[in-house]
This record gives sequence, C-alpha cells and structure tokens, in this order.
Amino acid sequence: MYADDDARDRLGTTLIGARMVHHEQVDSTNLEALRLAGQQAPVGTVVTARTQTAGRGRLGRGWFDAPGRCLLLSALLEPLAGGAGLLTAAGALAVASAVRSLGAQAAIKWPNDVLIGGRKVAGVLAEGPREGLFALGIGVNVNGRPADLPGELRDSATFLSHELGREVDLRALQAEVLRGLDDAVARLLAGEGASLVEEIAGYDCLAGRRVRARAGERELTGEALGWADDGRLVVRDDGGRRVRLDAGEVTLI
Ligand code: BT5
Repeated sequence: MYADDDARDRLGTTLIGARMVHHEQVDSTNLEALRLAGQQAPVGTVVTARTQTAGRGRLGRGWFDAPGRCLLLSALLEPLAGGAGLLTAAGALAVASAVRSLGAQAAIKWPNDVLIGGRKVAGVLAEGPREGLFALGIGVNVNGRPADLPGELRDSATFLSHELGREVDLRALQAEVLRGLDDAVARLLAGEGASLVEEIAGYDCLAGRRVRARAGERELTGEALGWADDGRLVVRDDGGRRVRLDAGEVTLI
C-alpha cells in the first residue's frame, strides 16, 4: 500500500484526489475507502487497487476483475441533498464520457451501468455513509477480453480494448475519469444536478424503450421516459401512470 497526498495538484482537480491510496490487492476499494472514512480521511480521498478479492456490486452481488487490467477505484464524497442516486449518476457520466473520448460508443443504463454495444464495460456503486461520507466505487474493464472474466459474464461483459481494437493507457484513463468525476461532483454541489441529468440523457440507452421494472413489491412494464433530476428513472407504465423508480432492476423487453 502506498499513499500520495495531494494528487489534486497533478490531476488539476479541486476535490477528488485530496489523498490517493493504492493497494496491489484489497478486498474492495469501497470497503477500504469507508474504513479510511472511519479514520478521518479527508473528502476527496481516492482508493485504487490492482485487484480486488471481494469486489462488490449492488444487492450483495460481486464485481470481478482481470488483475492489473481494470480500473478499480473509490472516492470518498459527502452526501448530496438528493441522496446517493446522483452520486452514482456522476460516476456513470465520468466513465461514459471518458470512454466516449477514446472513441467507443458508450451508453449509460440506469442506474449504474456503462455499456458498449449492449455489453457492460463498467459499473458504479455508492455505499455508506460512514462518518458522514459515501464511497463512490467505479470498476471499468480496460485491457482484456470477456474470456478473462468468469464464464457466466462472457456474453454480457466487455473490455474497452476489446471494443477499440487497441490497448488503453490505464493511468491516463484513471486521470480522465477522476477529472470527470471532479467536474460532475462540483456541478452537483453547485446545485446543477439538472444539467448533469441532461448530459446523461445523451448517453441513456433506456429512454423511449419498453422495459420491465420492479417498483417495491410491484413488477411493472412500460416505457422508460428517462432520468429525473433527482437521479430516479421515470417510467410510464402500461396503465398510463408515471412511476419514479429509485432502485432496482430494469430490463429491456
Ligand atoms: C455494479 O453492480 O455494477 C457495481 C460495480 C461496482 C464495482 C466497483 S470496483 C471498485 C469499487 N469497489 C467495489 O467493491 N465495487 C466498486 P451491479 O449492477 O449489481 O452489477 C453486478 C453484476 O455485474 C454481477 O452480478 C455480474 O453479473 C456483473 N459483473 C461482475 N463483474 C463484472 C465485470 N467486471 N464486468 C461486467 N460485468 C460484471
């Protein structure tokens, strides 16, 4: 493990990178970031890892990586008035715009997936709070092939290099994602959530499509209308009612 205080100067960020802590191997960068929050780590602390032994997805699911060839990072952030939903949105937007700037057609699938050609290249997970801070975790499959992940993911996951047909500089991508995150979080803190959501609409792969979703105990089918300003998904169900979803699973029909 090594720490780098004030990487902000090199990154040119205002918040993200107040401290950078890198691990060769850790259980989960989210868990480690929350442990550091318990030790009074500053807002903007970023934990990165070469590999995770217990990477976390939502709802108790796991996140896998190809060691040394994926981006695995978590940033400690203050909660926003709107809750964790918009933090997740900030992470997804930072990844999607970095991926697009490399030349791949990135799409965001509400609430936390970044896809290329319908396959998942990245996931985002906000967890917390601990000492008032959330860990915003980002995992991106960078240099590899779907076969580098467990068998059950081979049809649903992809890697950036696999889509681009060339290797990607992991460090440069990390800096780009952190700068994008810094910008998105700054906008959220400035009360500009609506403009962030508008930008996400340019990547949204659900709007206008028929979806099946779960709202609490209820299963519904309808048309996804897009992201609301608070980060929830607006769906017009088959009965014509507008429903706002704040968590859960949405599948394209
Ligand atoms: C996510 O959850 O997509 C959130 C993933 C967040 C990962 C980052 S890595 C750094 C930080 N530290 C952590 O411990 N976590 C964060 P969810 O939407 O629940 O998707 C999880 C599902 O994605 C799994 O059940 C698998 O089906 C699939 N999956 C797992 N690893 C994958 C990978 N590398 N690429 C694509 N899909 C994957």
